[in-house]
Amino acid sequence: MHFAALTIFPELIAAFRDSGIMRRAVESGAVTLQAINIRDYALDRHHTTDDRPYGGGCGMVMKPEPLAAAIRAAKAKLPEAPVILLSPQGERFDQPMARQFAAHQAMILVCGRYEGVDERISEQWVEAELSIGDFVLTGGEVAAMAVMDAVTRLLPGVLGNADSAEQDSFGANRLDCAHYTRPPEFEGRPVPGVLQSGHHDRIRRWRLTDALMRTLVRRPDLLHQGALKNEEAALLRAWYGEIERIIQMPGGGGPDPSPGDGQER
Ligand code: 9D3
Repeated sequence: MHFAALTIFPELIAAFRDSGIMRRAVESGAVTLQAINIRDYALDRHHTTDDRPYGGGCGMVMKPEPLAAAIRAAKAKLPEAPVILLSPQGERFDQPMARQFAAHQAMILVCGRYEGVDERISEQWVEAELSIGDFVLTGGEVAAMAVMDAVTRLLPGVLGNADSAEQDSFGANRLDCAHYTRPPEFEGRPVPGVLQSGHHDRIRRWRLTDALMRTLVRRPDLLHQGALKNEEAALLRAWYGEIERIIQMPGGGGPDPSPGDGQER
């Protein structure tokens, strides 16, 4: 995979390229990542990359000429690559999209700053606009790094294969189970006994149940109809049965309800 990231902060992208899994992916040849400095393509004396918006208003807009020149330069190096603009107005980036991009051989990622880029750049050059979520960043660089990170870890040979294969069938529509390492007790909190039992199938079922319960409580939106395999449905049903038994116990089964105003959630 060949990435070109167009930015006025190439040092941000370079730090990302030179750390962790990304660095290993580059060293192994699975990835190339070029940070292209948009300012290098600004031909005026002050290397200006922004200007005031037509129609007035606060904030600045990225000038089209340096951006177009930088995109042309990136296209010359990566002629097959789609030009992606990171933008708050973009389509929400998700795991299925990461898989699609991982099947490509290259991507050109344009990182906007200020209030955004001149619309004619989007019209003329941009194949897709992507957002990474409903929160406000100061520019597209962090979003571009999120996209490159998500795509890179899907490339063959980048992760330990055990992880990548499992994550693909599992990761996007299910929260992970809790993880523990030594010591067996930390600040009064023990590691769940089953994880120290050595019973591999009980451990597998505990993890599966934990993952399902966490998903149900924290992200019920992920558990659409038909999302559960038979075993998963059975594990949840067993918990549901357990809860029903406690509710129907004479005199209750849990702690007494606290006196409240009826407004508790
Ligand atoms: C005043 C209106 N704002 C638009 C919501 C202006 C504005 C905010 C933030 C213009 C640009 C930006 C910079 N953000 C990005 O470039 C960006 C982004 C983001 O802010 N959130 C989530 N995904 C992305 S992708 C690029």
